[in-house]
Amino acid sequence: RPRVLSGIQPTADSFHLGNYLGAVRNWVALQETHDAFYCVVDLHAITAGHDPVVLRRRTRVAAAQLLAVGLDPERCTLFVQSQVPEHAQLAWVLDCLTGFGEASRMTQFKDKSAKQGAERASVGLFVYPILQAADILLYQADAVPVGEDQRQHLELTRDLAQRFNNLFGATFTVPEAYIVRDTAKITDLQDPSIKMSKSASSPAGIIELLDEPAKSAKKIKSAVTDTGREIYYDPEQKPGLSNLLTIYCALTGRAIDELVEAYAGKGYGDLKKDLAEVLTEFARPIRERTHLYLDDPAQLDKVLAAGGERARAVASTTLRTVYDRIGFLAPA
Ligand code: AQP
Repeated sequence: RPRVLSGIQPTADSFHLGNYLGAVRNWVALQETHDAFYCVVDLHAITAGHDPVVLRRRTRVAAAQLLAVGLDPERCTLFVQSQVPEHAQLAWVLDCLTGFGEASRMTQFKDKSAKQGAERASVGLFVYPILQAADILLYQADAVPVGEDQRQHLELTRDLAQRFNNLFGATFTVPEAYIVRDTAKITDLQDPSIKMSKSASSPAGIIELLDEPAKSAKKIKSAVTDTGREIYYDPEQKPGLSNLLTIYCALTGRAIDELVEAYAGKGYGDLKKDLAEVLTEFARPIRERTHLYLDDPAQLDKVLAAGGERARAVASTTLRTVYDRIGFLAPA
């Protein structure tokens, strides 16, 4: 079976619809066909300042949501990044192979550091994509299911894998991005020119999976739509409406054409009302299951620790090879 790896940060109290439709939904599907490794990337979550109590809570919330949306620890390896120390160890090696200029070109770093102020942004935020490369390369992943915003980081990962292989001999699988075009970029409900994002969106622009249903329904109903009245899919001319149609299709499995036909002669209000209902029905069982997992944190931690052990078996094999290839002495 080909292997996939992906991760998600525990930096919010809920996943948003962009995280779910852009990435996590595909994780669930891929566990059936791939040797799948999924991690809650808590090392990445401390790059912009954090509170330890909140981080611990959010790490469990992220894991509980992943189980609630359908990841099955029998069918995939679900773990927490910090429980596999090889991630940080390989990251250091890759840091030393990455040019300062190369890392400086990462647009996510540029955006986030500009927001925080260049002096205040951490070195951790700067090397974030290199740690991400280590996450992927440790598992010799063939494919990485992510949203469109991660494409540049994936390119860096591929470059680093190739560079290491050229310098020290074939060691890493060079991974491909696995980006599902239709849902690769879910946009902000209030500003369809930007991606739905926990740091860039206003609260009204972002749908959180664990939100109260009434709150999510209200956000859908007040989503920015476009001038005109006719319902059709056109991301250029009607970006707000097209985003709603994308979400509607993804949540129901219906095709765009079918929806457009069903709403012929109806208005934006009808579509929003129905989508709000679809969304709340979709999210309700996820919320319930998430809370059930969170009610038993000891059991949740046990599932994650078992996943961590399985992940470590793979990661330590790769790291041993890497250390050997670069000339470190073998431990006694
Ligand atoms: N709007 C989106 N559309 C499609 N996919 C998205 N992803 C994030 N936003 C969208 C994908 O979600 C996965 C998890 O990403 P993450 O843990 O790195 O979260 P993030 O990218 O930090 O999420 P945000 O909200 O975008 O956070 P900020 O604002 O901090 O950057 C990834 O596969 C990502 O592509």
